[in-house]
Amino acid sequence: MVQAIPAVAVASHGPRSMNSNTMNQTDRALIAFGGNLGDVHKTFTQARDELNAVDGIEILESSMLYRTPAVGPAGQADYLNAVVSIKTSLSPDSLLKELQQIENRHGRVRKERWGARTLDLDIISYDGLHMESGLLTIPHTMMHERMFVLCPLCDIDPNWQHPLLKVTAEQLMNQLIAKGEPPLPEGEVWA
Ligand code: A4P
Ligand code: MG
Repeated sequence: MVQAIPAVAVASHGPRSMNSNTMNQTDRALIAFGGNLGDVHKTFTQARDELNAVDGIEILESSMLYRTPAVGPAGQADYLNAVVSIKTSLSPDSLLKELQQIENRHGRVRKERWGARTLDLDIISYDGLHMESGLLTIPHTMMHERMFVLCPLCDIDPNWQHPLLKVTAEQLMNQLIAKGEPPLPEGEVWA
């Protein structure tokens, strides 16, 4: 069974919590890439380079690239999905701003919830942090129910542990499979 995450007030108790503007020493974060409009493979590769070029961000590892059926409004093209791990000295808020600038440079238009997009960059996790603010929820709210996040995450770190659910990425993925969700077809190396 996939667990529901209890609603917890802003960066409160339990796992590591911090003010989202706090400047940090170097932390490890996981960023999910998604897109289904345009030449998404090319967009991903450019966006990864742009991310690596930001002061205070260094790309560590990249998952394979996965072609995934769209979750959300019907009639959308399949997505390409991937996850990268980064080392960063940026606060979560500053990291989000950088991600949104990269999304915007690649023609991201926000029309409908879960609608088609050229590029979506979500912060899946940031060190062991749990936070909820008006702008940011970390870990990303839906990540534990999304095969298109868990499968690429398992390429990088199957033992990554969800700070609230206390379950690893691999266990979360196996829970989805046990519920009947098909595993993703094999990914393509992201050079
Ligand atoms: N926000 C809050 N927490 C975060 C976070 N951890 N990382 C806020 C990034 N942003 C976060 O995001 C809306 C607002 O969420 C931001 O302004 C930020 O302050 P958005 O990127 O404009 O909108 P969105 O991506 O549509 O929202 P959301 O809820 O992140 O959507 P999802 O969950 O990413 O779903 N199907 C397939 N196969 N593959 C996909 O990648 N993606 C989606 C989008 C739907 N269906 C998909 C895929
Ligand atoms: Mg997003």
